Amino acid sequence: MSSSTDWVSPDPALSPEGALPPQGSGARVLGETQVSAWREQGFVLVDGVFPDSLLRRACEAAASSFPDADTPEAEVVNDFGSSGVLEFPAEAPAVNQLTLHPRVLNAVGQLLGSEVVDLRLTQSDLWAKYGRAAKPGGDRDNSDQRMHTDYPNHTLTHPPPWYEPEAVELILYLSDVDDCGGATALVPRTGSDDPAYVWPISNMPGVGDLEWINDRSAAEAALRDRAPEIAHFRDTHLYPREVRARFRVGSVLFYRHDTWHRGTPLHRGSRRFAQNMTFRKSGSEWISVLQRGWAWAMYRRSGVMEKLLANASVEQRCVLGFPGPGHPYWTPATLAAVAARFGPLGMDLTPYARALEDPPAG
Ligand SMILES: O=C(O)CCC(=O)C(=O)O
Ligand SMILES: [Fe+2]
Repeated sequence: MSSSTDWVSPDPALSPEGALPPQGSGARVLGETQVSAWREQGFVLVDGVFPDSLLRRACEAAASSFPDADTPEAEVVNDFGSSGVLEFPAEAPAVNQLTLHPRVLNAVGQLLGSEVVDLRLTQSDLWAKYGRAAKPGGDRDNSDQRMHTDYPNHTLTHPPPWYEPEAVELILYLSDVDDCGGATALVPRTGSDDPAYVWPISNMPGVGDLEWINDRSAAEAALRDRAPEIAHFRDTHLYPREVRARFRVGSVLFYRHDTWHRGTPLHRGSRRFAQNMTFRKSGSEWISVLQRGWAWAMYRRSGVMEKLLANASVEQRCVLGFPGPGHPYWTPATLAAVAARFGPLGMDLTPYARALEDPPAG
């Protein structure tokens, strides 16, 4: 059995050159072992998904967007997310390019067994986390988190049975754990009879009538008081089995809405950048978009979202919910209208027009 000092190290993704010939809509990014690790144990840590030059630009955007560690401004930041600063679609192009990078879309497609056109983005946010002595957030502080799964604030339902996953969550780390600490801790699922993963996944604060508490010691104290059997389950099956992600700049933790995990404290006075993203299957409408809808950004004077959509690939547009070629939305009239809106920005509607003229047989 693992102890809390066990680490998992990243494995390399298939290189662009080494990836096998296109399978379905795209090249493979993850090896079979990585796909099966995600499917069986609930997570996999992978390096080399994104190009280094893009990662560097994202690190620069983050460094210029968030307070330095050990400053009074950093002291007040104690919760998840960037509060809109580097949410998709961001004014910083690197954030958007990471979100819709063909290699990450292909990797997610592999994990879900879906075509990229059937994926939908529901979250993408580059944020900063800080290491500090105090816990300014009290029982909502996020530095030493209680063990949890993420589904309660992503889906209106409960994740389906284990082998029918409908979403992939990921954390792209833009810092090095050796510099900043703050490794994400995870409980690897060992099989269908793993007591930690008995269905439903409900032994945590924020589910049923259990109050949502983020901080580990506050959460476990409340559970010992209100639901001692749940506290016992967590002390027996979760915390003793956690392993920690030994991330570097560019490591990607692919995990799931039903994977037990938690954030652990950063080194005091340090800062960690990470970008969280979530993709769901197109049919799973009960998984919510966690940010403002993408079209809302089309109010901005920068025109960042309009330009992004106009110049995106057909697959990338589908991931944002834009109707794909052959979708019943498309008629000669809608084609002309969308061309009027985005044509001046460079949108090429040929694939949609072609599918209308020449619908696939069957
Ligand atoms: O910060 C981390 O490493 C994990 C954060 C997390 O799990 C969460 O906020 O839900
Ligand atoms: Fe989480």
